[in-house]
Amino acid sequence: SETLVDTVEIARLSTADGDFETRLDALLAWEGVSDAEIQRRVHDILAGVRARGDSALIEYSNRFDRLAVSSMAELTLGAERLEEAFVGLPEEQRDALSKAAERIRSYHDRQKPESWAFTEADGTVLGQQVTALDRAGIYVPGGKAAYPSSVLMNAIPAHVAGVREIVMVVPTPDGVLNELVLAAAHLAGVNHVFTIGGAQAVAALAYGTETVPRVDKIVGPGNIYVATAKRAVFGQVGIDMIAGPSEILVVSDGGTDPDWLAMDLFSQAEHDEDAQALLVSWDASHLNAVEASIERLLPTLEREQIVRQSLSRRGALIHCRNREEAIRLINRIAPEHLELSMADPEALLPEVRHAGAIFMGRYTAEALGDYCAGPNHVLPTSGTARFSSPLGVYDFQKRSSIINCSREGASKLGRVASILARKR
Ligand code: HSO
Ligand code: ZN
Repeated sequence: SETLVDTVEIARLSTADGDFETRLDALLAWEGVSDAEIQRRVHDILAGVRARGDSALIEYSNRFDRLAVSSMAELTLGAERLEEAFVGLPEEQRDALSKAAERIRSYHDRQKPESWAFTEADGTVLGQQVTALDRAGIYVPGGKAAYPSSVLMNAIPAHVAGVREIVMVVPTPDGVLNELVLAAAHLAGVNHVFTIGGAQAVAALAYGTETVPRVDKIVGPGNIYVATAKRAVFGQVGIDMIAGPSEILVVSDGGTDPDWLAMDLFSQAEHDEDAQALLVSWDASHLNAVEASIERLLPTLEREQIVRQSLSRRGALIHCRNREEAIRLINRIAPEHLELSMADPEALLPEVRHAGAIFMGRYTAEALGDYCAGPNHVLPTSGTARFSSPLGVYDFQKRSSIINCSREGASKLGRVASILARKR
C-alpha cells in the first residue's frame, strides 16, 4: 500500500542553529498512546476473556489469527514440542542459538542480587530477603516481528531469577509456527507455550483461564493492542514496560569508517518505519562522508524501503561543536542504544548518565548486542532511560524486609515507638 521511495531525506541539524532545540524536540517527539477506539476494543476483549475464559480465547484466536480450532489443546505446546523444535533445527542454527543463550545466561548470572542482613549491638537483626516471582508470562510477537533472540532475552533472566513457572504466549497468524522461537523457548527454560496473541493473550495471562495459568508479571513487546492491554491489566499483574520504537544514537569522533556507521544506522532503521537512527559528530566533513555512504549502500539493503522511510521520518545527522556538546546531547536524548564510536570511549563513559545500553569503541556494533553479546536487548526507549534500566534478573524478583528484634532491642524500640504513637 505504501508508495515506493528511492530518495532519502535525512535531516541535517547543527547545535549552532537558532532553531536547533525546536527541531530536536520535534525529532524526538513520540506519542505512544492508543486512540479511544483501540482502547474500547481492547477492553471488550479483556472483559470477554475474564468472563468466558478458554471459550473466549478460542473464539478470538480463530477470528484474529484466522485459525479454526475448537479446543485449547490445539493452542497448547508442551515441553516435548519445544525440545523437538530445538533438535530439528539445522546444526548451524542450533549452535548459534545455544551460544547466544549461554552468553546471555552467564551475563545474567552475575546480576543476581543477594539477600542480606546485619546485626545491631543489642542483637536485633535487620535484613532483606530476595525472592523470585512464582510465575512469569512472556509475550512474543508473531509473524515478521518474531525474534528468537527476544525469547532468550525475556525468558533467561526469569529463569536465572528462580521463577518457578515461565509461560510463553505467541500468536500463530494463519497457523504459522516459528521453529526458532520454539527452540529458543526450550533453551531458555520456558515451561509451556500457548499459541495465542493480542489483547486476548494478555488477558489470559493476567486473569487466568481454565487452561492458562494466571501469572504475576507480563513481559515482552507487542503491537498497539498488546501495549494497550498491558497498560490496562497493570496493577492486577506487574508489567515490564511499554516500549516505543527502537532507537540508536551513534557518537563518532570522525575516525570510524563511514560505511560502518551507515550500516549501524541502518541496523536500527530497518526495524520499522518509526525506528530512529541518529548520528552526532563534531567533525562536519565526516557527517558528509556518512551521508554519502548512506546513499551508496541503501540500494544494497534487503529492507531498503523501511530504512529509507525511517531515516527520512525520524533520522538525523547532527553536527555539534565539541565533545562537551555531544555529552549534553546524549544525556538529553537518553537513547535506548548509544554507540561511542571513537578512539577513547572510556574517557566519555563516566559522563554518560542516561542510556539503555552503551556500545564502546569502533568495533562494538549494536547488532552484536541485539543477538548474542550477553547483556539484555530489552531496553528503555523514548528517553525513559532517564529513570529505567535494561530488563534483568531483578525484574523477576522482589524483596521482603526482615526485622528480628532481640529482647533488649524490642524494649528500646518500644520506647521510641510509644512516643511516636502518642505524639501526633
Ligand atoms: N534492536 C532491538 C533488538 C533486536 N534486534 C532483536 C534484532 N533482533 C531492540 O533492542
Ligand atoms: Zn535490533
